[in-house]
Amino acid sequence: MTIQFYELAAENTDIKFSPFVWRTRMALLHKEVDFESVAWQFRQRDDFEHKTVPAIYDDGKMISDSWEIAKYLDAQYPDKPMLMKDAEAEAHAQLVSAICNNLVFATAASMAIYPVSQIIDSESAAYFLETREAKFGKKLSEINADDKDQAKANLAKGLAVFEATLATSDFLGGKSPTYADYTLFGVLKWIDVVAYRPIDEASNVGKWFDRISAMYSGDAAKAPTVNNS
Ligand SMILES: N[C@@H](CCC(=O)N[C@@H](CS)C(=O)NCC(=O)O)C(=O)O
Repeated sequence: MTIQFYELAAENTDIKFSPFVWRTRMALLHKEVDFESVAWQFRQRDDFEHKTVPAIYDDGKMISDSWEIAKYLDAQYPDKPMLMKDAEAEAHAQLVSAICNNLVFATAASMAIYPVSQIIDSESAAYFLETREAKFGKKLSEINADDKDQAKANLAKGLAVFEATLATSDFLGGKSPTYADYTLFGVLKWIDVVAYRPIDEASNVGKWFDRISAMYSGDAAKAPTVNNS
């Protein structure tokens, strides 16, 4: 059965940009399961039982939350490549996720949140501005990192721990990617889709980003962005 995969979309519904949804897209590709993308916009939220994306519909059930989806996919499809093969792999992915939340997300948001408000449809943008400005207590234009080089330098500082890890390993998960890799990848792909490439191509993280982007027939590398759609 084909899994229905709900992905956050811009006004141009070919552009899929959410950091959490990118984690799930990579997870679905890794699991080699059949899935079909359903574009979802913020304005559809009231009619959507689960309120947030990513969400998947599989085998008569709707599952939301990127972490829950990853665990569900491994449990439901154990014969397909595992995202987290055991409790240690789960703990490792949680660690990467916590590092992202603490050291990467705030800078990423300063690069991506305002651009998101510029590419979504007007009804979604009204909702997005109201909820995000209430959350940050500021106008999104005030959060925006106007100095791109400074923002990239700040991001690189947050990525230092991954830069060091990837000096001796092709992937955060080792010889091949695990869900830990997709956790960080989703955050960087968010900026890449809505704004600009956020990392130096020659860095270890930059090479790792390209390595993952090229996987699965270059699915992520070929994804439309604001710069190439
Ligand atoms: N913890 C959730 C977070 C998902 C999330 O916040 N998704 C955002 C898009 S990036 C969303 O759907 N927001 C709906 C809203 O703000 O109403 C996950 O990992 O899936």
